[in-house]
Amino acid sequence: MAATVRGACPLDCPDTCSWLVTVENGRAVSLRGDRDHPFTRGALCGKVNRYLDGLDAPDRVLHPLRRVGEKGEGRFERASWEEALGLVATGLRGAIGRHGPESVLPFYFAGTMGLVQGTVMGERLFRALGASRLGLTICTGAAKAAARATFGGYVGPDPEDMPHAKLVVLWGASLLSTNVHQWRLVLEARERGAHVVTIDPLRTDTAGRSDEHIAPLPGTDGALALGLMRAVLDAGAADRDWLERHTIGWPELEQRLGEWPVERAAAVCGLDEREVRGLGERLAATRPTTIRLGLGLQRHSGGAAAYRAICAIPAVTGDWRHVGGGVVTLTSGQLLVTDGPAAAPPDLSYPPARTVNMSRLAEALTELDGPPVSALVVYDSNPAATSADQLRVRRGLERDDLFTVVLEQRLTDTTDYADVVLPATMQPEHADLHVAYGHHYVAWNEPAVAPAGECLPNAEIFRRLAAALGLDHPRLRDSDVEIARQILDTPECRAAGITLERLRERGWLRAGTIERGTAPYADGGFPNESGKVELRSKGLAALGHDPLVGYVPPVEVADEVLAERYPLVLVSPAGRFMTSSSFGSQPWHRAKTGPARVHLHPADAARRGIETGDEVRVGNDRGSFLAEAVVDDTTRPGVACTLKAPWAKLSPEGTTVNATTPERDSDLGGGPTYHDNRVEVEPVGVRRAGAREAAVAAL
Ligand SMILES: Nc1nc2c(c(=O)[nH]1)N[C@H]1C(S)=C(S)[C@@H](COP(=O)(O)OP(=O)(O)OC[C@H]3O[C@@H](n4cnc5c(=O)[nH]c(N)nc54)[C@H](O)[C@@H]3O)O[C@H]1N2
Ligand SMILES: Nc1nc2c(c(=O)[nH]1)N[C@H]1C(S)=C(S)[C@@H](COP(=O)(O)OP(=O)(O)OC[C@H]3O[C@@H](n4cnc5c(=O)[nH]c(N)nc54)[C@H](O)[C@@H]3O)O[C@H]1N2
Ligand SMILES: [Mo]
Repeated sequence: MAATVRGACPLDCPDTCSWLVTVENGRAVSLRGDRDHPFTRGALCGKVNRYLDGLDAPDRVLHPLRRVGEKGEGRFERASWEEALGLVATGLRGAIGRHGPESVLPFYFAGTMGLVQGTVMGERLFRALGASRLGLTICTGAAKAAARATFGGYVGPDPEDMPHAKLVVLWGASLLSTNVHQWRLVLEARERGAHVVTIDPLRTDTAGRSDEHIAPLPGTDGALALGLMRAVLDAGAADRDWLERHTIGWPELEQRLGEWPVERAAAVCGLDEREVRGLGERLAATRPTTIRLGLGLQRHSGGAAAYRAICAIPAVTGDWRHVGGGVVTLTSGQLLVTDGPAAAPPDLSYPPARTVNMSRLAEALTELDGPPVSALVVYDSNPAATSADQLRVRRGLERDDLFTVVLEQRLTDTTDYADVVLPATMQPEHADLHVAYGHHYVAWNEPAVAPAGECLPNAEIFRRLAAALGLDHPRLRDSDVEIARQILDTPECRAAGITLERLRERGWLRAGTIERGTAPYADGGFPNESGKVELRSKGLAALGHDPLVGYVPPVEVADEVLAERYPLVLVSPAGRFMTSSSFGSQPWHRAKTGPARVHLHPADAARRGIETGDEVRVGNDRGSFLAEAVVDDTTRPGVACTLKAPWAKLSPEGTTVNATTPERDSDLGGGPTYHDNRVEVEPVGVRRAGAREAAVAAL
């Protein structure tokens, strides 16, 4: 007998698809999107269509494991749950005994975006233990700080209102790879007459399919935003009435724009002045304009300033007045459902603890003192592949005096360094509650099949670990369903009828704090104290930053001395057939992605005697990796690109792009700066015949 079970995709992606799992004889045999879901409408992306491949893949972790080899070798023997939890409790107690509870560092991110398995139970356990807190900066550190300084949090039009726009600007967002369901709404806008512009140093598939592509030098978007605002001002199109009523600091910004004639902005961005003026005039003349602001441009040393400057544009054009107008990145913060209160329930007391910035993992493991990190508990993340400055991260993970536990579904680059690996369930095997960051719906994931082997859900592992550590607070024993109910038990959810029962029945529910088809910020009401767009921010002034919207140049991109040794800027964004490093070991996904490739502009390739198919070494003082060269028009001269997070152990020489990326904070918010990275590319003398045909960009 076949049954269909409602669930949701757990991956770190704006789209959070609702899906239906078909189960036959206790096995999940097929997966399809839920046609009724208003945003994702039944279409799963290519990589998630093959999600079930991973359930019984050969690298699935099925039992607890204890290390028998050297750290990094990945040699283990099987352990029982009782033994494994005993080892973990002893390891954590040992670290706490030597250096205190803050020497324990939980390290997690969005391997699953589920609120139960992803955040709530782990947060409860590690808070109760007094462990160091993790600064969750790796993805949106700069964006979050900039949005907070400008608006008080993330705001924006409902992404479903994009078809109202007459100008759509996709800025540092690679939609066809990373937010594919939004593309339908871009096309709808275009059918209704919208002009679509992509701003990206790379000619991604998204850029190639837009009406116009503007390719600034990486890290210079802040200057571009200032130049565009200046062009709007020059055209006499600044919405002075709206600016006066709903912003703080416009007179100062207007004055600053005096220093940013279009020619200057164009020169900083390495663009033709006509391109900048052309877009500026279009912005001046076209209402409404939706700017879909991606995350790519904030993985830069001046990323927060750039993000803030772009956020200022709709205030100058008056776009917030219109349905669909404004700027949107993440819908997080515009949903009625959040995990914050459940992750730190008022009755569970916990001591204050330091915060360790996850984007500085190499530093945390090799330099941090007072106390040092003596125990590391990794879950929902694969930092040996995805963190910057990979070789230093590894040196940290190799430390003999570091006790490392990894909760994982498969044997990753990170589990290779674990003292104990604990086997985790996959999405069809556990329950979870999901909020999206690219639309306004929440979803429920009902377990469809029994866990493989001895796998357990993260939350259950944490409950058992709490017991093994002698922590017996009731909030550390709540079941997955109880946690979900606690998250939904708010006046807002009750008023909106968002209950577990209704979610279970339907799979998803709308949970936006704003109404579709409205202009929610037409009269201000931004989520900060002033309710206004803060073009000048007191908060930033207090932190010693430039309070006014402006330009912060990139560090490595703008370093002319470094450029002599490392002439190419390497950008490493998301690839279509993986989610960061997730799927990186699955045969179908690997075949689609191909080997690591580096795209070079023909002029840069010719200078180095490189042709498509050549094996090349890409490196700098931090490290290097081998890749196959692709010479094409994806990049502009002086810029190279590769995809972000292949697995190191499946790569030649065991290193990836993150062996070259810097561990340096963005200007605000402690975000990473993966794309502010200079390298040199050299041929290593191997040429592959026929590689030219195979070199399809998966961007
Ligand atoms: N298929 C797939 N989907 C994913 C992911 C994945 O790995 N694969 N990852 C998920 C995650 S973790 C995230 S955070 C999101 C990210 O999704 P996006 O917001 O799309 O972010 P990125 O892919 O990091 O970068 C987007 C674009 O920014 C460009 N970019 C880089 N530097 C600059 C710059 O200085 N200026 C401008 N204007 N553009 C720049 C890059 O070339 C890239 O094309 O996607 C999620 N979805
Ligand atoms: N060069 C470069 N590097 C980058 C970026 C870039 O743009 N350029 N982008 C960065 C960004 S935006 C991000 S968000 C990070 C993401 O980097 P990571 O946080 O490392 O995310 P993933 O690579 O997706 O790895 C998630 C892991 O969680 C595991 N997992 C999934 N579900 C569960 C579960 O229920 N339980 C347990 N225990 N494990 C589970 C998966 O098997 C997988 O190994 O990468 C960053 N790295
Ligand atoms: Mo991310």
